[in-house]
Amino acid sequence: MRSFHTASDREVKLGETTDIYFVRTRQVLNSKGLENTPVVAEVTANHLPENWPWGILCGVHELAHLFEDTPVNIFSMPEGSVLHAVDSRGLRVPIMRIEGPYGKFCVYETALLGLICQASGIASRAARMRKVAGDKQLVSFGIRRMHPCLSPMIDRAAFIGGFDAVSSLKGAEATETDPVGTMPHALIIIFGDQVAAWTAFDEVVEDDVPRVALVDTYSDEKMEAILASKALRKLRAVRLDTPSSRRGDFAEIVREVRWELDLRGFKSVEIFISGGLDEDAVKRLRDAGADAFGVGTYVSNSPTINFAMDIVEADGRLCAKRGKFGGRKEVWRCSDCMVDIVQLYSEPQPKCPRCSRKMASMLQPLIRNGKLVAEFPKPKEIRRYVLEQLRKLALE
Ligand code: PCP
Repeated sequence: MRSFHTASDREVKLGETTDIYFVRTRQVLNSKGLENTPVVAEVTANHLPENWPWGILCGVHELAHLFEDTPVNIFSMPEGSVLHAVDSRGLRVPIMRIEGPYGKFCVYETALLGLICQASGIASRAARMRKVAGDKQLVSFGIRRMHPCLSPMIDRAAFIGGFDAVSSLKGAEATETDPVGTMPHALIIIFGDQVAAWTAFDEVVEDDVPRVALVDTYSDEKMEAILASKALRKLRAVRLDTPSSRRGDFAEIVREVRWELDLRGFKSVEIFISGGLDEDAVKRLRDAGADAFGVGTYVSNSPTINFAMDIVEADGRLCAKRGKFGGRKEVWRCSDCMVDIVQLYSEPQPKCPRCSRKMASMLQPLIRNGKLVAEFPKPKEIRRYVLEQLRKLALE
C-alpha cells in the first residue's frame, strides 16, 4: 500500500504516468505496423510566462534517464541553458530534438514535458530573483508549499537558477551543499522567551551554523533585534518574518532596524527577510538594507514553462501541424550577444546578426540510440553556467 500519491522511478520509466491517449496511439500504430515510423520531434515553448524575455532550461538530466535504453537520438540544449521562446526573427526555438521510431517513445511525451516544464519554471523564477537580489544571499524556503516528494527537484532547480542555498535535507543532498536555515517561531514559543530560545540555540547547535535570531515573534522587530544582538556575541543576522498584518512599510522597518543596530555598534549583524517575498519586494528591501532573503512560494510555486513536443518530420515527410514549423532545425546562438537564430538543419552555420561572430549550435547530443552520451555537470557547475549567462541578460 503506497503512503504517498506519487509514482515511483520504476513506474515513470515504465511509462505508467503517461496520458492514456498515447497508449491507445501506440496500440493503433502497432496494429497497423506503423510503430517504427521514424520521426523527428521538436520541443518548443509557445511563449514564456509573464512575458519573461528568457527562461532557464532545467530537468534535462532526469529526462535523459527517462529515455535511457529507448532506441532514439536526442539533441538538447544543456541543463541550465538560457532559453528564448522565439529567435531574433520571431521563429520558435526548439530546445530539444528527438529522432527515432515514434511508437517506441510516444508514451514518454507526458513525462518528458512534466520533467522540464515545472523545473524550468522554478529555475527561471529563481534566476530572475538572482538578477534582482544582486549579490545578496538567496535561500530556497519553498518546499513546504509543494508535495514533499518533489523537494529535491524544487530545491535543485532553485539552486541551479542561482539561489545560494536550500533549506531541505534532500535538496542539499541533490545540490551537494549544506542545508541552510534559521529558527522557526515554534522554538521561541516553546521557550516562551526570545532570549532563552536564542541562547539555547547558541549553546546547542554546532558552531559552524550561522546564528540567525528570529526577531518578530512577540514584539517589535527593532527592540528584538537589539535584544538579540546584545544576547548573542556570535550573532550573524536577525530574521524578520513579520506577519503581513504588521508589515506596513516593511522597507522603512528594515531601514529603522539597520539604523538602530548601527547606532549601538552592531554593524556586522545582518538583516535576513522571509515571508511572502516576490521580485518587487526583494528589490525594495534590498535597497532598504536587507542582506539576505528566504524565498518560498514565489519560486517553488512558479508558473510552468509550457513546452510542447511536435512531430516535424515523419518518414522523411515534412509534416508539422498547423501553428508549428516543419522540418528538422538547428538552433545557433551567439554566446556574447545571447542572440538565437533558428535554421533548417541543412543550412550553413550563420554569423551573429549583431556582432558578426560565428554562432554555436545549441542542440548537443544527449542520447544516442538509447545510450547517454552527454556529461552531467554537478549542480554547482550548472549554477555557474547560469550565472555566467545571467550577466549578459536584462530582466525585462
Ligand atoms: C515561513 C517560513 C518559510 C517562509 C516563511 C517562506 O515563516 O519561514 O520558510 O514564506 P513564503 O512561502 O511566503 O515565501 P513561518 O510560516 O512563520 O514559519 P516559521 O515560524 O517556521 O519560520
